[in-house]
Amino acid sequence: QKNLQILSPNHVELAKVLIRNGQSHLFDNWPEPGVDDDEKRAFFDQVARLNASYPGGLVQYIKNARELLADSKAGKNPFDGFTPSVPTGENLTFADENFIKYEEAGVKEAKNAAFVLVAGGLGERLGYNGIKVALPSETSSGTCFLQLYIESILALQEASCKLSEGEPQKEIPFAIMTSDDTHARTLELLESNAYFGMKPSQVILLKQEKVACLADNDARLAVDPQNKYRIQTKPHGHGDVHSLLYSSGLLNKWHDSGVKWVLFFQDTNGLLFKAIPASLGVSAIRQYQVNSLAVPRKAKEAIGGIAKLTHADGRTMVINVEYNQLDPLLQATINPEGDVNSENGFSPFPGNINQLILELESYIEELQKTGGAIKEFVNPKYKDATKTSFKSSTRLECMMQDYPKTLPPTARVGFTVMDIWLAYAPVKNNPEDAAKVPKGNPYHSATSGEMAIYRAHSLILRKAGVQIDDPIMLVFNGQEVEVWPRIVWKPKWALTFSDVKRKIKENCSISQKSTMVLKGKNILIEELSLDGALVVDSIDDAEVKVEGSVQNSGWILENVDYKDTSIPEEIRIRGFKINKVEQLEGNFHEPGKYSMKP
Ligand code: UGB
Repeated sequence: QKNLQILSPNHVELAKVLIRNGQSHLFDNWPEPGVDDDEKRAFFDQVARLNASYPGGLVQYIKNARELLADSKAGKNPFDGFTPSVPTGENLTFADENFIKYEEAGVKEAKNAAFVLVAGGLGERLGYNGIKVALPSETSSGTCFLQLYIESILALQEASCKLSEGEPQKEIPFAIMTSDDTHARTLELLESNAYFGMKPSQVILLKQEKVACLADNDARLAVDPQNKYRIQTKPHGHGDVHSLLYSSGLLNKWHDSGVKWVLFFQDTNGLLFKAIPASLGVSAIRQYQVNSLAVPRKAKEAIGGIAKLTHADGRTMVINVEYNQLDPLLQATINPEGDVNSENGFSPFPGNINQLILELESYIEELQKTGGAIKEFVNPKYKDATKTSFKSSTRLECMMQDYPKTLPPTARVGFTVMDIWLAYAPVKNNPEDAAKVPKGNPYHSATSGEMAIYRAHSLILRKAGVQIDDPIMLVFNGQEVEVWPRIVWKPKWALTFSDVKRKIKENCSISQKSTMVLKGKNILIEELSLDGALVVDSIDDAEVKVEGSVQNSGWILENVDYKDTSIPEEIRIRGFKINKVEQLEGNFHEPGKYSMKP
């Protein structure tokens, strides 16, 4: 009470809210006015931030927490009454007629898209010291994830606007959700690299706030163990992206500027943009309000499963069931064995890769109802079976893929299944854990993420008729991987299968030991026989034709150990480094037509 006199009217109001909502313990042991007054005011600044950043404020947070904690204590299953079944979606096969049709439609539609990257997570499973978007997606060109994403968006923008010449040119907006853990380093990465060619005004950073931790089943907020004038906080999860987009006013701004689609994606999937044109095409042609990208999933793999849930009362929804919940749900309902592979070697439930395409108009309508709030969950670790106290404080969490949970049954919710090799190769696991992944399941490591990029490019070229040698198997950091020729190209060289076919002719061949790095836009490859390393770098106004037989010692992969700290972390987590012994290199930095022959 006495301390109220040192507070501003806003802070006094917040103090009353806390006390009315069962939080008076926060002020236990506060000394008389005159002692630590600045710290007390700082406490209320933090409370104000926590209050402002949650839809409905702290009162709503405490209310939600009490309900969810009571359900958890009672052992209530969030899927009570629901029976899962395998949903039907759009299954795409790379390079067939259907796929090409969707890719064309997607590129056309891309000028009406906005992209949102959720990059607030620290990546505890990976254990990398930097931010994940700064990691090289592959080390042949050294392109980091953020650069790859920005260059992909810019290439899409250019290709899409070109298809609608005569109409006003558009810029595709790119929002990045950061957190206190990643914000400063993300901004620094952008600024020190001139935003990788994007206009700084095109990039919007939205920082998510953490949420208050909960000390007990009554949702008493936890005092920070380090500082009695702070509430302990933890991340709320990627679901925050919806309330941030809504409360920042961005969605309405995008809507007014003609944006129709919002595409969400995660921080470390180097293949993602191979799948974007076709899946956006699916959204546009099928008029999906929600379209989730999925890949065939191995049973028990740590990616969510997309399931159709039918309630006893007739309600149905197609939704992600998170990986830790799918197995128990199946055991309790349709299969006592839980999540097991079918005859084809995959779980019948497609794997959610958390790439969502939302139709903006219906998305805004929905968020106006919910204020951007997403169905949350709580995962307390109880001390014992009485479930009366926690081992450590907990908090509410939410996931961006739970957005459809509040939608009416009439909503057009679909999903698109793509080949794994084309669409999904995240970097999530540290080398030690990756090496322990059961044989046949994906490693999801820096090693497998890089190798998947080479494999995808090799397979795409094979489909285009190029003769590509089979891969060899090698072991890096205890993980056995397929090593294909190291082929990489800039997104502006090719975004779609049709682009690839236009730029490389069938009469080419590439041997397994080869590396091919294409850094320019107008590079035409004809009658190339490559056995070694080839690097072509050119400006957009230079047209380069590459042909003939290239043979040199090339670039060699050399094993390194992830424990060898003399090697930079971003390299040693892959288990190999590239020794650039010899290459044929062409640099074309003046406009003109060039022929590159060895
Ligand atoms: N992220 C944030 O931006 N803020 C946060 O508070 C937390 C994370 P993880 P997760 O595709 O492989 C998801 O940790 O959550 C960002 C899906 O839930 O990499 O274990 C973070 O920066 C799951 O269904 O993954 O699992 C990153 O970009 C499955 O699809 C993203 O959120 C799985 O991803 C994901 O965070 C997958």
